[in-house]
Amino acid sequence: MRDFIGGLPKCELHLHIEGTLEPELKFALAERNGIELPYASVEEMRATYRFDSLASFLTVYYDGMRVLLHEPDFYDLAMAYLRKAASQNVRYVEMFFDPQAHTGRGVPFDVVVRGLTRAIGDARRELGIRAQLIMCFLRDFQAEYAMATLVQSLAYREWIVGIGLDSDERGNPPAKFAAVYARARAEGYRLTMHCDVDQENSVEHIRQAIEDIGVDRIDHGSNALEDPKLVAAIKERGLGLTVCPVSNSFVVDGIKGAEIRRMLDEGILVTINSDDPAYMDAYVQENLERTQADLGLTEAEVARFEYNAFAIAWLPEDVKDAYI
Ligand code: ES4
Ligand code: ZN
Repeated sequence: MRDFIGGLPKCELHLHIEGTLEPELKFALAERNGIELPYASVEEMRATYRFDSLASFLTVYYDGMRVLLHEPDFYDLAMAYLRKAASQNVRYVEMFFDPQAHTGRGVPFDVVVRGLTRAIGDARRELGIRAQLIMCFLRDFQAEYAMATLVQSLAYREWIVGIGLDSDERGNPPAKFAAVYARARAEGYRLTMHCDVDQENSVEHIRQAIEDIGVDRIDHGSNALEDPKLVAAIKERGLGLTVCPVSNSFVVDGIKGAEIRRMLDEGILVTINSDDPAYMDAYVQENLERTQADLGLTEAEVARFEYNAFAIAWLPEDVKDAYI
């Protein structure tokens, strides 16, 4: 089964590029940029990559970004990830990035986008892997700040395929960003957002995302299964759900296997993804292996995740045909 999964052409749709910062690279970038880290070794740093909730994860995640300052840092980050992904037979990636987590520290938007897109270009030529960027807004900041970032992004429109929403969901419902999403749609961006597992108001947040905002897909979103009307809407509109099993196991109890099983049975376009692989120690191959083992899936069922992923990918149909 490991070889079967290894051989599958794969598509990663829920991947935070800042969440791919491995301790070794963090150390190297800190040294290059003259940043003092409070750890004596990679092992000591890896020991701090521990958390049991979204809040404790986000603290480690934002701290890691301090070493990302210059264009080559973003290039090296994305190139290291794309090499790893290509080694797992990932053919196409839609990569989230958090511009506000960088511009808020004084790193220009331009530096971030140039570094990431230069890596995407080189990886396509050198490794044959294709990638596009999804710009995420930090939902625990004001909607006006997200709107200003959206306007700033328009100069880079050709490099960014869509928008997303991440960070702390608690008290930050989709409706808060309705105007930002309306403007993004008008500018031609594709729309997704996180509806994390087992939040305070998960079902209502998913309802807002689908009915009020009109998203094209949902990141996580497994609580939709609690409301038959949402299940019907997801199927009717062909909305994809980008589920992250190993990430789930860090922030809630288990990978949400029963929910993944039910999504497959319902014919929902569910996909398996890695979220923040450097912190969760599992790239897409390991996420698929874990899901297969826990649920006892057949090869055909595992392959379904990748058919689904290419089906909901934001690529022209004729380009997709080459992958499927
Ligand atoms: C994230 Cl796991 C998770 N949830 C919300 N926002 C995030 N950003 C990066 N990883
Ligand atoms: Zn995520």
